[in-house]
Amino acid sequence: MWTGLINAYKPYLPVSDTTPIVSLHEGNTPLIPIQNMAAHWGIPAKWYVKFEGLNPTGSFKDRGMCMAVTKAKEAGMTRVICASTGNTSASAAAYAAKAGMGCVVLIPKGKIALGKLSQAMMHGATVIQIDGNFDLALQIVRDIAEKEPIALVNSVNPYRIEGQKTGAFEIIDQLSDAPDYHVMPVGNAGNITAYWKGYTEFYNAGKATKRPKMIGFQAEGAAPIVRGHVIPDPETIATAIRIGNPASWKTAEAARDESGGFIGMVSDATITQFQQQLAQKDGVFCEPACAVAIAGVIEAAKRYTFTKDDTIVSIITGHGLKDPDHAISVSTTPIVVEATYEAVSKAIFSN
Ligand code: AN7
Repeated sequence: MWTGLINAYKPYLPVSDTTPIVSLHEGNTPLIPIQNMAAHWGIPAKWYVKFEGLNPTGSFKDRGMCMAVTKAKEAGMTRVICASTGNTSASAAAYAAKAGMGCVVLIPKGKIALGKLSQAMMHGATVIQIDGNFDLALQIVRDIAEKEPIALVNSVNPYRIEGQKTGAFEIIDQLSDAPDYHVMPVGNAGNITAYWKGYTEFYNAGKATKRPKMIGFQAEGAAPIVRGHVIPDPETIATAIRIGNPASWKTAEAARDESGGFIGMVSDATITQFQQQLAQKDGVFCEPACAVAIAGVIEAAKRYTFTKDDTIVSIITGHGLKDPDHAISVSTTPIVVEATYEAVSKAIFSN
């Protein structure tokens, strides 16, 4: 039985036999081939998505959160705090509940997806909305955690990175080697930092013969790393990555440069287009932020020549159910007819 990523990768994580592991059996997510998208776009490589939306709270954040909450509990803390564009708050709330700890989350008012907000509320977190963006919320919780006995569980907490690096371990275990190209969304830039650390550790341990090119993507209206400066008022429909001043900026650039990859950006219209295409061609429903990891492959094809021997992995960081409002707003309205055989039959066959 799979009992979570801490048990699975213990020798590579900062835990001992007495560490009180807090787990919802996260990790072990599937690597799903998206051959229909590959055929549609003429990508000859083996193209997979790692569906991190299948973690217990529906996003990759559970990988880092199980470690961060475990270590906070081990240190004797009774409460955790985070700033969040949504997924971190959902995950923190769930793991704090499991650990019997309190949880406080700071979120940008009106700018987090409905599913994520419902999770933080249902798990019993204290939800505080601020009239400001994620970057400001993060500054406030960092200041509070410095002065008060409450554990900060944003990705500036190094245990978050330790947990999240296991995504790279799993990909190497699943493919029996590292992929050639790794494509993912970049917001606060903790996850790209974590994946590069994971690939490097398994490469150094002899479990992979290579490391992938790290390709990160941001939304055009929230692309500080691409533009080379802080974005004071980031804006994108991909609220998960509506971040203008990433905390792990430097380590994201290091991952990019050491791997020979790049960080690019796509428009909100492109994000929606690829979110719909992935759902409609390969059956994977992702939240808007992750669609940049699909669109990013098409952008990357302009720089690199993919061959049939190449392997590409796109990280689908969160489930589409997180943001039902966006999905409904960009879809065709359901047809309304009378509750009769004739009316339903006409609606199906007479168009
Ligand atoms: C689905 O929840 O920052 O580059 O507070 O939810 O490691 O920040 C979420 C980020 C990508 C970006 N995809 O990851 C938060 C938060 C999804 C996300 C990212 C986020 P990082």
